[in-house]
Amino acid sequence: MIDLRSDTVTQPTPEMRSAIANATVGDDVMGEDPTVNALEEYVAELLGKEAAVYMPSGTMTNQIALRIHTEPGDEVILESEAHIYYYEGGAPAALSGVMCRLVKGDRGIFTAKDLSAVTRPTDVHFPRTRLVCVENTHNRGGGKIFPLEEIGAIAHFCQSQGLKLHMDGARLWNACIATGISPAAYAKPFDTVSVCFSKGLGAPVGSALAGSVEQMQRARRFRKMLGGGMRQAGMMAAGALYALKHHQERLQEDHDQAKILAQGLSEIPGIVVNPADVQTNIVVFQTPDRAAPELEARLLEEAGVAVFAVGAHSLRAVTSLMVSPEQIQQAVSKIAAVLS
Ligand code: TLP
Repeated sequence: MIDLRSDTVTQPTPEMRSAIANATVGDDVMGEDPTVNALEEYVAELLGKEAAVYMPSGTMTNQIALRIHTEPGDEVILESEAHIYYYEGGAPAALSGVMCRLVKGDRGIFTAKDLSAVTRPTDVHFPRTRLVCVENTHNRGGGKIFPLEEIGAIAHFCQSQGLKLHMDGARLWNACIATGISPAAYAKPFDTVSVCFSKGLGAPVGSALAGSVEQMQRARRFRKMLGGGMRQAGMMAAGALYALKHHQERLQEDHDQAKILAQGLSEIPGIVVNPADVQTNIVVFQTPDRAAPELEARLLEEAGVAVFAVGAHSLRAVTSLMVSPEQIQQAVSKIAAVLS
């Protein structure tokens, strides 16, 4: 099978497995796991924040960010297709009791002007707006990079309104490799930043939330409350540390393969995709004449190519270290054969 469903399917390399096997561990809930501590310090340093907390998933880091910045009844502003809103099981309502107000972006990217259009004055009739979230790169936006300049304008607006700003940076590493902008430069305008190690970086488990010492103490409390306090978590943190040190640069290969894939797909009759839209490792393509869920099933059954339907007529293919350049070429021919 050629697995283009997600970069979450990446498996640890032999070298990463060896780093995991040799990890020094302790009880992390007691703050005694040296590998987790090293990972948290390294992530905080990379993102230019005071502290970071290792957690089991990107969903947990995002949802704990919402929880630490808000109280029940508050409002969070998100892009209309943000992962936090679209794919996290209704957690903003269930875990933080917040209202979500949506801003329609262009493939996930919105502007400070869009934000100001939905921000309401302080009034007893309205919920208290407390937090704005930005997703970089944007998953449902096809891996689109949030321009740093626009982030600056959004942050400026948030400061003027007393709003907190959180980044879902599950794929921030991809944005950094694609633009040459450092993680710290991207993270600077944000109060909190969530990053994942288990996507393109290829670590088996985990994400981190970074912010101020005070915010991270609060985050640690909610992590415990939600059952995310792990004991000898250094076994997993070792994979994340290895990935950060050895797998960041190689993300460019995934981006190059995604471009090649998009180019190939664009030449298949019945598929609509603009290769110029592909900035990182996600390719979202349209099939105007075919239902995407049915096509997803046929591609798997008839061609052994796994992709995800992400809309009625749109599908997603993601490149990662699990897919070789040869497989990308094969995927294009196999998809063309199914559509012919
Ligand atoms: N995204 C997954 C699915 O949930 C859709 C994927 O295959 O892309 N933020 C963003 C932007 C994400 O894309 C994801 C995972 C998460 C957060 C959540 O991470 P996990 O899966 O670790 O909870």
